[in-house]
Amino acid sequence: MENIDEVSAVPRELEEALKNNSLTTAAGKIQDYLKEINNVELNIAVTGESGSGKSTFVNAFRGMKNNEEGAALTGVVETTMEAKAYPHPKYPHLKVWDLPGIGTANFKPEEYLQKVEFDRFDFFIIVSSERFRANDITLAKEIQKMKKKFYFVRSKIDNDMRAEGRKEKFDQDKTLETIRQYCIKGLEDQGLGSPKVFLISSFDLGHYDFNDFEETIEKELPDHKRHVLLLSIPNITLKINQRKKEAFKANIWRLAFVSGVVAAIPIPGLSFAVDVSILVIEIKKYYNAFGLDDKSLQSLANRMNVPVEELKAVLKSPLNKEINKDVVVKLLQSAVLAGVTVVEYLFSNIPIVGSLAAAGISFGTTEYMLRKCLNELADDAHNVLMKALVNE
Ligand SMILES: Nc1nc2c(ncn2[C@@H]2O[C@H](COP(=O)(O)OP(=O)(O)OP(=O)(O)O)[C@@H](O)[C@H]2O)c(=O)[nH]1
Ligand SMILES: [Mg+2]
Repeated sequence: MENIDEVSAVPRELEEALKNNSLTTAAGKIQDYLKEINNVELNIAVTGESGSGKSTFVNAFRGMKNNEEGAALTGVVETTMEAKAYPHPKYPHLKVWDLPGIGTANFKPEEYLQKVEFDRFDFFIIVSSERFRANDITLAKEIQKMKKKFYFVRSKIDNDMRAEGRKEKFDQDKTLETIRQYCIKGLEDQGLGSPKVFLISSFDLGHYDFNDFEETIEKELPDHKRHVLLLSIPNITLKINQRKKEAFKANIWRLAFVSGVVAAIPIPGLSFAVDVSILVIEIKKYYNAFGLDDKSLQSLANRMNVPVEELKAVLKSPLNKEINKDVVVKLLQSAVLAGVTVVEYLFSNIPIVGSLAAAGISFGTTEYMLRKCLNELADDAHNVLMKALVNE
């Protein structure tokens, strides 16, 4: 029997919704919210001087390599003046835009921003493989004027580390800090305050400042956009893995409410109804976001130089084999056999629902199921990452 203390408390938001609305109105609102976070777009613009590594970053951010199909072209001098959108292969709502280079001497930031239709972007990433130059800075100022956000990325850090690593007495952290301070000082000198500069290698996103970078963007995004970013960001550090888990967990009560109460569909052999298709869709989302699919595992294996079989060997959850209605119904049935009824605990505080025993059972069971599957898949992803990291 599941330890009841582990059940997440019913969020105040649900309590409030139920206090002021009928059950169906509350549910409608929650459904609208879920729909919205599934459909919201995130548009990220990547800009900087020619050759700074923009296109390579566009690919890495989407979990792709430069030579893959659908990857942005790299290593060639591009003459195009058009911004080009590259949708994430799994989450097309996330679009990373490769903007034209800003290298020319007569660069006019205002014209440039108009031309690329700046208003469609949620934020800008300004990439430089050396110090930030006059064009980067005038562009940043113009972006600021347009009330948009920008982040500075100092790219190709692996190159610096390799070159510096040849020296005697190499201290990676110190070298990184020197580069960071040098970039920040350059920006300060040109009147940009002291913005953060993230040191990144597109060939090695799991290292250096990528985690910090992702976390910073995440914090500064509005709530409903944060979810898109977290779903689609490559699952390459333990911290990202954990943040993905937290984001999914925060949504479980909503899905349980909709699946159990609103969209309830009877399941043969069970005395209550839940919408299994909602469960299947959500569990598949976990699976994809944690990068447990063959393609993601293979790409992690390549990057970390580990045979993919070694990564697969640590997978424990049966959900890694297949996620479909039958599998989920079986899990549900075994949960019920194991005596999972968390209803009374969950609903003792909410009188309206408390009296609807069947709805309560559905809610409690769906909540339990999603939490269990999320834990299993997040643990598997964690173990895969540990395995890959040990091999470094
Ligand atoms: N070592 C290393 N090389 C990189 C990195 N990012 C990009 N490069 C290399 O730098 C070169 C230029 O990269 P691109 O991504 O094509 O640069 P870009 O800014 O898109 O260039 P343009 O489109 O011509 O403006 C390529 O040879 C890349 O392989 C990195 O993080 N590390
Ligand atoms: Mg390019």
